[in-house]
Amino acid sequence: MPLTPRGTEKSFHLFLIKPSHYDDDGYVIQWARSSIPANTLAALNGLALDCAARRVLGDDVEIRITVWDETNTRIRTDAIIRAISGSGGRGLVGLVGVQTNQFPRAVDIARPLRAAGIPVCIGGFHVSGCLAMLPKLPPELEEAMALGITLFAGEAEGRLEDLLRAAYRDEMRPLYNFMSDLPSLEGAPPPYLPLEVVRRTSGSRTSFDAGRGCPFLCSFCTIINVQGRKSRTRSADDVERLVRANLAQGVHNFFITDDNLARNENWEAIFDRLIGMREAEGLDFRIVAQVDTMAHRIRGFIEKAGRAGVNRVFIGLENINPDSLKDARKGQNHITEYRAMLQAWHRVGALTYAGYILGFPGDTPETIERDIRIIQQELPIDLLEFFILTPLPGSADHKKLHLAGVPMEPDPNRYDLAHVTTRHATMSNEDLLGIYRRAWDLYYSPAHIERVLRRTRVWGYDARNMMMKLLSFHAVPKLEELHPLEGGLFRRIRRRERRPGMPRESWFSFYPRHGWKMLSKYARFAVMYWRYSRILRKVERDPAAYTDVAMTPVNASDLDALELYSATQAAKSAADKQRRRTAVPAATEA
Ligand code: B12
Ligand code: SF4
Repeated sequence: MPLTPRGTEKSFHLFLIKPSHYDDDGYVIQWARSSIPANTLAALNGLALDCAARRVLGDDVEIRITVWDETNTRIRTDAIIRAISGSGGRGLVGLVGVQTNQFPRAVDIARPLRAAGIPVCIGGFHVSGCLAMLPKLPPELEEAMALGITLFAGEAEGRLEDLLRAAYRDEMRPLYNFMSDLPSLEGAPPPYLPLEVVRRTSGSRTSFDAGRGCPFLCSFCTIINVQGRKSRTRSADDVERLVRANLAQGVHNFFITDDNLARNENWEAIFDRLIGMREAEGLDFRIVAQVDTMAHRIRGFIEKAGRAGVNRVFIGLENINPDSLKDARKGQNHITEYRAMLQAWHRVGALTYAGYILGFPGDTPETIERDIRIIQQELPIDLLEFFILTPLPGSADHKKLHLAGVPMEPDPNRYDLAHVTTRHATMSNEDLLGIYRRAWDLYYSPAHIERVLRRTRVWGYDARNMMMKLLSFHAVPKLEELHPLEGGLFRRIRRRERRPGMPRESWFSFYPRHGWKMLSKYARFAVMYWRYSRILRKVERDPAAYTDVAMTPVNASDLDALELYSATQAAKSAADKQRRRTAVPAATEA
């Protein structure tokens, strides 16, 4: 290989930035420590490291990579302009994993860069989802292209090096569209984040996608239209390599971001490899995974997940009303399976986080209140998180409304699943937003915190740790008016970083206003902490054995006894179907 003499090497600066989005006050959502790492950043960084190692721009060009996640790092466009201009304009800013709600912020980051002639490329679910589903580009994509921003639809595996070469030669096209050609992940450079980036998240957790694609058809889902319905997976060898690389830098916690790990066709080989590493070599690591509600029906899946180190699962429960599930084409969710599934996860020591969607056509504030009460009493869920049903660009729901000309929220920044973006069949926007905000208080009520902590002790988890998790899921929406998945430690707000179009506050109004807001938030947090701690102490002091309906093993008589199966006509029909399936006459079982 020819060697470049010292001093003649050129530099190409690649900045990979995951933008955040604006809160309702127009300030960027940013923390001293964010809660969850950005896997898209890890994926792009892994690909970029491979391009740099292979010197894809020539032997005399060093690719210098900088990785920033705006949810925990201030984006200094002036520093980027200096770095790239300083190396003769050779560089690229990649705004990565840009979701719909992050698109306006991504364009605002790009604006000064484009004005300075810096090449910028935006990729991620908003661009890919729009190109996959809409007949023509929406106005915000047109506007971005008019600014000279390159849009990238599809996945970067096998394509990044060509993009870097085009940027190096200043020949980037306005649009790259690979939507009809999803790459294989087999042997692709795996996601990787350096320790200094991982440390900026509160749990020192890193992430990787073991596969992409999901076979189901949920109408609110963007994933199937962007990443496809066929399972594309990483090999067990690649997963082992990336886990070892992280253990070597002292990172032991992983988030496997597959939307549905249970439908990753290679799950067993991957779990077997991880089990080998844990059991034969004694390596210590823990995994958070996302799974569907039928995972317990896959032979060996939950048992092997537990042995592979999965100690937390996110489950797309979505709703307990079969009519709502049917409306959303989520026919794979059977409410009669929920209890068995949740209990199976607890048996292997995994905490259960469930996502619950509010705003299905049949929902009213009263039915939502009732359903939360049923969940608290009858389903062994630890943490419940609420989302407002949202027609996300890229979903079948969005396409349907768009083609029918139904009005939808025009500001992409509000598509964060915590705002109302289209009219509900019966609830006003205020009613839906009101019950969404109240839902957090209803679920995280003192009585239910006590119940979950009592269950926690029986299941053998650390009760204080659970208390802190419950508290954080409750405090972020209550005090910050943000979704817990967008939370973090110590909010940072900068006066000069307000959304364009909103007035810049004067020094005299900004600092007293925000200082007071911060103080009042910390004071309210201290009160919440005190209340939660008091409940924890009460539970810890009580030596009595504990059990409740949710913890009681599944029995055929549940179909008659539980409100879960009688709250709606559709729930009753689901119970009838289950009775017929198991052919056990309910009367003789009771
Ligand atoms: C992990 C995850 C998170 C994590 C981390 C975010 C992240 N991006 O890693 C957390 C928990 C923080 C999160 C939060 C949210 N998320 Co999220 N998340 C995901 C999930 C499950 C996986 C992301 C991932 O790793 N994908 C794999 C990567 C490699 O794919 P990718 O992002 O598409 O990137 C590829 C291409 O797009 C392309 N590409 C991307 N960027 C760039 C840039 C350049 C320059 C180039 C060349 C190429 C390129 O190349 C990449 C590699 O092939 C996705 C669903 C999914 N399957 O992707 C939802 C998803 C991205 N999230 C979504 C949403 C809505 C949210 C929240 C708003 C929800 C909420 N209220 O909590 C918040 C927003 C907060 C935030 N700060 O991100 C939506 C976005 C849909 C949309 N149209 O906007 C998705 C698609 C899920 C869904 N419900 O449909 N999320
Ligand atoms: S199960 Fe999850 S990933 Fe699969 S289609 Fe439904 S919402 Fe999308």
